[in-house]
Amino acid sequence: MTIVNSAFSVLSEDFAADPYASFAWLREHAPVHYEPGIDSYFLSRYQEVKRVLTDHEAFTTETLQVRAEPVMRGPVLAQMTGAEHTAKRKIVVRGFTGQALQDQVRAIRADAAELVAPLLARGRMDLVNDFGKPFAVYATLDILGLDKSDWRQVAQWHSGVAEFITSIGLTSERRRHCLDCAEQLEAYLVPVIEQRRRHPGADLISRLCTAEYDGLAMTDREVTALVINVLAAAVEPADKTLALLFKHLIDHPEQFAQVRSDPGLLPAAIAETLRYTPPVQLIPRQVERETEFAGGTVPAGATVFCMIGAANRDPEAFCAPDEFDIHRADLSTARSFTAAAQHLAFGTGLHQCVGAAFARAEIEAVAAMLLPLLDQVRYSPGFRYQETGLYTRGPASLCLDFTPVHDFTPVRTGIAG
Ligand code: 2IO
Repeated sequence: MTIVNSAFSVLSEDFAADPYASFAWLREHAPVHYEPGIDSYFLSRYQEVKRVLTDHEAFTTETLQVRAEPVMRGPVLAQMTGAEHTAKRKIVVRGFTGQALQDQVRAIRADAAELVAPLLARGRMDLVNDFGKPFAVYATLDILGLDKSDWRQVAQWHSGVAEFITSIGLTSERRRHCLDCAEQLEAYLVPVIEQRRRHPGADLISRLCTAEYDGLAMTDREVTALVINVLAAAVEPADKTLALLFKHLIDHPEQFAQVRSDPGLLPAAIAETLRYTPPVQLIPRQVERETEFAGGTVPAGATVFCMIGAANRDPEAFCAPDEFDIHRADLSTARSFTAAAQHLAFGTGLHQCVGAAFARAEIEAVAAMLLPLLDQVRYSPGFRYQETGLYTRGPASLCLDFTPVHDFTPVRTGIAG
């Protein structure tokens, strides 16, 4: 039995405007929702999403060969299996922990300081478009050791790549555009990779070039794919998470005041933001053989989308799930950025986000810097809040007014190339 509900569609305008309004109904009445237009199933219950993400034999990542590989120009971590996955994941994890992570945080602080400086005197900024988007790209270029003066170009290529991965049905023109972006990005990266092989530095591209997999250095194609993988995964959710954190704090003034007086609460606020409004809303998997779920049967070979936003609001998993509460007893901050996380914003299982600790450090560093600078922060008059995206989702803009700080001197750095 498969539930086909003709009145409801994840492709409808209503759902796009506010998916959260439909999650309770979906979990209750259509926990295995079939979407005929794209021949895919949508799972909304916490337990079933968790089952799909942790049973790697029954639910594979094969679907990424069509959804990611064409724009990644090679295989990404998320689609790999077995020994190859373990080895390459370890190489990437090493690039995001220990001394490497500390150096990255220092660079991120400098990036944030540089980008915020010209915005401060105005007493008004769009946290998404004036700050968050350039910041997300700057920070990623720093990790990769790429030239930040190329940021606008890289941001454009990134949008094409991200549009491809996160699309639910692309026209052939958009598909062509996305592939063009990916090809240009690859052409930009190949000479950099060649140069890093000859003169490796401390950046992630150099690490990928010098690391050995199976006793051999990775090929240009393997390195390129991992670089585009890191680029997409680090840029796409960053501005969204930052803007959502500020939105929730502005909407909950009491909790905002607590975080202001004790920035040690920031990691809890970030963890709760990720539970409440995960920037990555969907994770696809392919069903190996016909599978029974509580809400129906899914045939062999089918694509299932795990609905992370719906799972994170499941009352079976979290008490009063529709409330934003940085003090909630059922979400441990210490666990939230590790394999033991209760929320599913980083996925779970073998493919759980490799950048989780980096994401925490990044958002914490930038939020800690912004908080004291944005005194009396509030929505700008007439601002209308709107979120966009079904796969990755975040505020289209977040126009804020604040009391300008005049004695801020930006930190200057000479990081590039
Ligand atoms: C790049 C949605 C950018 C990842 C992806 C094909 C694999 C994987 C994710 C996240 C964020 C992306 N999937 N990061 O959901 O690397």
